[in-house]
Amino acid sequence: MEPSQPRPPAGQIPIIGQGVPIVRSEKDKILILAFREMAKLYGKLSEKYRQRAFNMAADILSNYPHSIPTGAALRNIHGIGESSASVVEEWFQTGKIQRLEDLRKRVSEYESRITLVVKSPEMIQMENTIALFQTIHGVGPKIAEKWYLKGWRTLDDIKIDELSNAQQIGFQNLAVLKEKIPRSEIDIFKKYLERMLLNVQFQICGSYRRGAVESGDIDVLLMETEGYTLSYIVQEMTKRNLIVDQLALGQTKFMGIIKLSPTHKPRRLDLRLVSKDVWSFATLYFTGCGELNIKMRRKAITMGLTLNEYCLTKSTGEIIACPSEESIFRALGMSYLPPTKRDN
Ligand code: 8DG
Ligand code: CA
Ligand code: CA
Repeated sequence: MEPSQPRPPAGQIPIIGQGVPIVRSEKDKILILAFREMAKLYGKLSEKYRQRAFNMAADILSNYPHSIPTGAALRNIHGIGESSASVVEEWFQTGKIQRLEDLRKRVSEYESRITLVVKSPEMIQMENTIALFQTIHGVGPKIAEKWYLKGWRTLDDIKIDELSNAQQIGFQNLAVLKEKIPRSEIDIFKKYLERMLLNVQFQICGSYRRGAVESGDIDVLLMETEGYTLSYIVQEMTKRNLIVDQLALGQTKFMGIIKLSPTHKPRRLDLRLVSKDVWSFATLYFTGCGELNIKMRRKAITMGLTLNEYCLTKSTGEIIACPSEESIFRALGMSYLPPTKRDN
């Protein structure tokens, strides 16, 4: 998870870099405030994930060193997801943000419901139960509320056969997937991959590469290799009973669960397939830590550059070639940090 970034007080335009204020158009200012308001409204609805996402978008847009763009340039800004991008587009095209209007309505309805009950013990129980259910992978606020309305109150009340496949997996793995993975187990997994992926270059990143003695999950970066799609690699790992569950599979991203053997515990695995020309940026990003990624992106901004997990670019769009992690540090005027020195 990306930690929340320090935020200026509402309405105040942040200063970045060496104290150079960004001059923002009224339209940009209003848009940033709208993102803040949406984050706050989601917070009131206990939709923490969206609250975080919209606050992050507001941070990113207010730190963006130019006028807020649209189209491809907007979608290239790291951390701006499709829902934030469509809000920006709608604002510039229509001068309206339907999502904000809907949210204001939802919150006012929600608050009038709450004031009727003013946090009765039932209300508190409902909120806690809904939050508990949402800790299951694949369960969002709507499903959690539905389960609450079915009368389920604890994890023991959940009737497994009423759950979708992904929810069943999430439920069964809930407790064990929270356990940390010992480094020695990731070492074994690495050897396994070396034997299996003879032609595909890979790097285990995340906290493992930073030298951690235990990790939350296993993050593997795979280099694009002709003849090996991600789904083929996943299929091969599944055939060998290494991957036991899939949570999400796209062309370049896989999230799932592995088991080294039937007696081993299930563990979370993240795979990313990236091309050779972005390998240095991807390994740097995927190794983290998250704070270092933020620090380096901020440093880039102060130099009028944009850093993300694919490239380093000038505001003109010109790409600064960095074939190694060392060269990225160098381009940003920072001393190189080996992976084991990248925690805080
Ligand atoms: P852990 O699994 O042992 O808890 O630590 P981690 O390996 O550092 O965290 P991770 O959540 O698996 O993320 C892997 C790297 O991805 C992380 O070190 C830095 C990068 N990263 C960010 N921001 C985010 C984010 O918001 N979500 C995820 N999943 N990764 C992020 O810089
Ligand atoms: Ca990790
Ligand atoms: Ca991960």
